[in-house]
Amino acid sequence: MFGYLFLRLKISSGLSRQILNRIIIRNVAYIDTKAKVRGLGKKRDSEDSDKTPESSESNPEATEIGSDNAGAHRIQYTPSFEELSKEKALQYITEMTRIRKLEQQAQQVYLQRKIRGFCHLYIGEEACAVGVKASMRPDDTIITSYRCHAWALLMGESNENVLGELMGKTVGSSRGKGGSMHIYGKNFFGGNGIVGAHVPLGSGIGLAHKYRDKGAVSYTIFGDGATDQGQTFESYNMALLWNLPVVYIVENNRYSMGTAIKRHSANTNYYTRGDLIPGIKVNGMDLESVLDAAKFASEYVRKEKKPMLIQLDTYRYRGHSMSDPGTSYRTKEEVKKVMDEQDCIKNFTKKMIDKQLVTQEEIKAIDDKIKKDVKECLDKCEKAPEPGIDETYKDVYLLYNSKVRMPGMFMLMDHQNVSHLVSKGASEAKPAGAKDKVVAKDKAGKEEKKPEPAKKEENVGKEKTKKIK
Ligand SMILES: Cc1ncc(C[n+]2csc(CCOP(=O)(O)OP(=O)(O)O)c2C)c(N)n1
Ligand SMILES: [Mg+2]
Repeated sequence: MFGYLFLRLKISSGLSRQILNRIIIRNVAYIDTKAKVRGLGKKRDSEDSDKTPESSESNPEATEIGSDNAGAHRIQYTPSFEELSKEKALQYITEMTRIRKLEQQAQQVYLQRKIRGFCHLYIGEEACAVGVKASMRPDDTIITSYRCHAWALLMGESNENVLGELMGKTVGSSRGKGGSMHIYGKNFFGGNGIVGAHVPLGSGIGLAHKYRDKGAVSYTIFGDGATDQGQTFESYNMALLWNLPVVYIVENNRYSMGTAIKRHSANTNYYTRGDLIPGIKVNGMDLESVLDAAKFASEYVRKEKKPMLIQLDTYRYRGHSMSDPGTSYRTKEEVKKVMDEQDCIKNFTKKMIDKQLVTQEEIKAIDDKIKKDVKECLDKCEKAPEPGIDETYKDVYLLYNSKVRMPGMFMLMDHQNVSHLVSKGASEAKPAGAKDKVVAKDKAGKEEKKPEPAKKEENVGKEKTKKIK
């Protein structure tokens, strides 16, 4: 830094370019020697090259997912794959296919610019969500990152709730006001945009479950990118200290945006990083492995009343989000290899057909039905209105005298709750800008008392001061 400033000064004082170049070379050599002395820039044994995230090179480790690489930390774990019933096999195929086809539709709609802003697709990772959900009981909860569409669908949100939310329509889970990353539902705490920030929330939900003492578990799901954050380690620590019923699930899809795991994690054995918390690692592209691991963790947490960690090794086929082609930091061949060899839907379906548990005709019927459902869903979402601008200040829970203060303006708006309209479908939703006749309701569904007319900001301030006095 000082060397650089020195050089700038010399440039302005007219030092010749030749001398300058010499100094630059000497400075670079000096920095390099220092780095070597400190061990900086030294490759770890396992690191295959000093790639930059921008370089498009294959990451051999990324395609090793299918190899038998299960692991256990501070616990004995031998998978005991249960024989699946025909009914369950068909259910799982249906769930995975529904997630994939709806997201493929979302991708198309996005390219038509009917979805704006962020959109992180889960395509390729479906076995993780479906396998984990199978281990859940009705009171259990889920909190996850922005890659949330699959989880929302499995937690009971309809196709329109999800696609409508992405399209910013009132049929969406958050009436189109949240978008792709902010979908919520019963026992589903989102959809969270800040990497790692929801991990402590997941522990907090676990604390609530402990208080309520109904045996419910908080499933807290996050990407490999969130595992290196301080708040994740703090969450682990508190969960173990307070014996919280939390299953922490790392969806290790090998990249945090464009950064391969070996470039951001000194230890990529995420299942071992809860220290005294037991952990297991399984192939997240294999539905049966996920089913077994999730069942095992769910039983452990309920029985021992302690947290547990699961690492699911998986892969996303699309870019980090729709604005990332997904091939600038990994090769097309790498993606293709995983799609050809590891695909969770293709492999599970083939296995079930080979076992003669399901038939080709049943699979085709599922496919056709889902295609039809997704098409109908798209029609409904296209026809549904956007929320009016008047809805901007509704369902905002920062209250002062039943008023919501508009940021930066000397004006208070009436607080209203319109969230009860969610899921009612397009017919009940109003077109953009239409005058809102929605009656505010409290949590019990009773009409809220009509709020006082808005007071001027300066009076509100004085009133507040008086009260404090
Ligand atoms: C605190 C914070 N830092 C950076 C970002 C930008 N960002 C968004 S997603 C992402 C990568 C996270 O990767 P990972 O946790 O592995 O999840 P994945 O996208 O692979 O599912 C980053 C760095 C953010 N949203 N929040
Ligand atoms: Mg990741």
